Amino acid sequence: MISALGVVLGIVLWIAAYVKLPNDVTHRNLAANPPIESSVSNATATASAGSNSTTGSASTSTTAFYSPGSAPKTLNLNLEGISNDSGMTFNGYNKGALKVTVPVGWTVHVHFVDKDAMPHSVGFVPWNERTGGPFSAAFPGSLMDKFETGIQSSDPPVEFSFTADKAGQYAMVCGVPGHATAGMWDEFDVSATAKAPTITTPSGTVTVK
Ligand SMILES: [Cu+2]
Repeated sequence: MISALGVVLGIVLWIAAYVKLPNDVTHRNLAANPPIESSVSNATATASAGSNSTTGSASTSTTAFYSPGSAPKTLNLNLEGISNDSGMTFNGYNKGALKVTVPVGWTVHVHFVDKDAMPHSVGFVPWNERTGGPFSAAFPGSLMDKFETGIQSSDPPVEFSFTADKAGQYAMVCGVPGHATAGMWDEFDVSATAKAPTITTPSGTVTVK
């Protein structure tokens, strides 16, 4: 009887450990899966939804790559360099099709992966640099390591954080020579009036909360 109880307890602990995935694992899958609040339940359902899920939630495609940070006034951005029919993109968006807006003073934590056959990077630069270098950091620490060479799909994700301390219009660009010029840039705005971050894509604008 006691040993049977032990087996049951073992199974329960094993399931609990499986469901409670480490944070970096859930981050790594965010680009392909819904955001954290729904990815927990998704994990138990073997995470088959993907970004083309037709669950009827308007948030599926537009929220897959961001989430509120655990600390106050923090936004997590899970960006990936990937090519599609429109060329080189961040998460499928290029040439300004994606606009991320954060209130001034917020911290952005970026998790960047390469999902392409060529190297990519990301950095946050002045708006007038969006279509070509030389690039400069718009905020202290807003260019990732290996910004100019990029990382490959075989490389581990790059994490970095910066505080958007000046209101204005900025851009997120790939620093690999030629990529921003070819369209691998999107918009990053810092608002003096916004109360929460927003993500704008051709699908619409979603407030992050
Ligand atoms: Cu690139």
